[in-house]
Amino acid sequence: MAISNSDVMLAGLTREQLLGLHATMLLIRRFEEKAGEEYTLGKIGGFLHLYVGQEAVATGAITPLRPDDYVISSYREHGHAIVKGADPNAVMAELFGRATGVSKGKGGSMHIFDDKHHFHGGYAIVGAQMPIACGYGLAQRFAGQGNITMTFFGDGAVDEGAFHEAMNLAELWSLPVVFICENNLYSMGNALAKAWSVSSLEPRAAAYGMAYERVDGMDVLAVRETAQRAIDRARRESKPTLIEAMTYRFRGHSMADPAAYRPKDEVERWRSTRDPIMLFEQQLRDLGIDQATLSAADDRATQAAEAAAAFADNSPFPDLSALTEDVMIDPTGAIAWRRPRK
Ligand SMILES: Cc1ncc(C[n+]2csc(CCOP(=O)(O)OP(=O)(O)O)c2C)c(N)n1
Ligand SMILES: [Mg+2]
Repeated sequence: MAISNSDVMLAGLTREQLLGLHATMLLIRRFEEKAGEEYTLGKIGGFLHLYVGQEAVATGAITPLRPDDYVISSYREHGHAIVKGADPNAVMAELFGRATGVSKGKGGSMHIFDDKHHFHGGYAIVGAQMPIACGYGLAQRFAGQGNITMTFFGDGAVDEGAFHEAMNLAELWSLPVVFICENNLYSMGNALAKAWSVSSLEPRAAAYGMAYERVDGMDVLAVRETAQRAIDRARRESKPTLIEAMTYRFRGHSMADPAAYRPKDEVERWRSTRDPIMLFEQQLRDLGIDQATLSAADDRATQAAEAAAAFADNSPFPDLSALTEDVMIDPTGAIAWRRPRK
């Protein structure tokens, strides 16, 4: 259906599109809160890194992508997977370690993978996803289908050699990759000011001659516009971009972290004045969208999160026979180094 100018309400988006962004951020928020609850109840094992507070980044950056574009992320990736199209039921089931999970219950929170929606992980090794994104970008450049790769990582990943190798190769080889650093000011308990000798990523992008933009990661529309420019650059010119989205996680690093290293008033200030959902709802109210519409969207998100947890809880654990399925083996014995030494 053609969109006329009169349909557009804000930032080139229709009412329906704006409400879609709102619903997506709410779904991530309620999903993550529910996952946190289930973790405390002992339903989820291993690590669990929640995305609460950062929802505007995944929502703003991934919604303008095409279905055939790829997204690769870190271990704080449930939100990215859901925005890219993964079924929240199957993501929750993965957290519960159930056979109906996106990774058949064998990956868990840090290894969400959904090939159908081109969401390719879920990496627990800090920075690992960036050189991999370059590999995808190289393949895409050669294949010439016009699809691109977007990769998300934290401020802590920037200090890994992998970041520098990836930045250099992406620019050198003109790869259609959008790098998005979610700068939430902490890597585990380490404050940014104690880790970086510079206060932004701009000089690091400049070191590799790469286009750079900094954006308010709590402003979903700003993220969307910034991401759109980078996506266009990747698709039309096969050029990478480094985006630094300034954001904040409202919870600890993982469920195991009481986050005692952050001043309470700092956390409170971000929560009460910079919550991305709260800020966007204010923008929507200013456009004349009523509170009842916003509250109904919140109720739907809560119901979806509860339904996902119920689906996960009612799903079976993987069968023991699944243990050796999808595992890389060497049936021919051709790879000599895999053989045990005599
Ligand atoms: C190569 C490597 N080193 C260390 C770790 C342990 N580790 C896990 S998360 C993390 C902090 C990363 O912080 P950041 O990149 O800012 O992401 P955030 O958790 O803030 O989203 C560290 C050091 C790891 N998983 N991999
Ligand atoms: Mg961080």
